[in-house]
Amino acid sequence: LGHGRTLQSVAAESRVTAASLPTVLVVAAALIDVDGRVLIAKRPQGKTLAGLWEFPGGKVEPGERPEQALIRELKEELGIDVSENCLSPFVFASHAYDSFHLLMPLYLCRRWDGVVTAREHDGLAWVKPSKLSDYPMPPADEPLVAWLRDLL
Ligand code: 523
Repeated sequence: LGHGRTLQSVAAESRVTAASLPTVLVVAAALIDVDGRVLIAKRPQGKTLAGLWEFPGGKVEPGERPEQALIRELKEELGIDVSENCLSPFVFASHAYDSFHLLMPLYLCRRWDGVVTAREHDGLAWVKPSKLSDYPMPPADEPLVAWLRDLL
């Protein structure tokens, strides 16, 4: 700490750095089947966080409502139709990645039409809540597991 930098000024600088990250709104779903298992999906090679198991979802595009964005993503990624009144917001993740801050509500979804199919992921798994922690996840998703375990 030379050059007149105090502990306080270093702390202030790091707060400025953290605050200047853009916040990106991503929506995600916990699909829950009749046996109480939860769907997670493996991020494909070539994307950020490849190989990690995520709650499926994606970015909210400009002009979209979050629920619309999630319905669109679930159709694109999993081939299923979800109606908006079946989506209930549950908890949200808030995580600072290197270049942006991710804010991600997780919606519970117990009803959908169609067969869940991996259209964009490298794999799908239906997992008992107690076993979710066996799967490596993006850091934003990890804290959501404990919430789901408590709920289900
Ligand atoms: N996450 C995340 N967890 C999670 C999702 C759906 C997304 O941490 N359950 C992160 C991963 C990406 C960002 O949110 O950094 C946007 O997600 P997505 O799936 O739209 O990412 P990409 O890889 O399609 O978009 P780019 O990062 O822009 O390439």
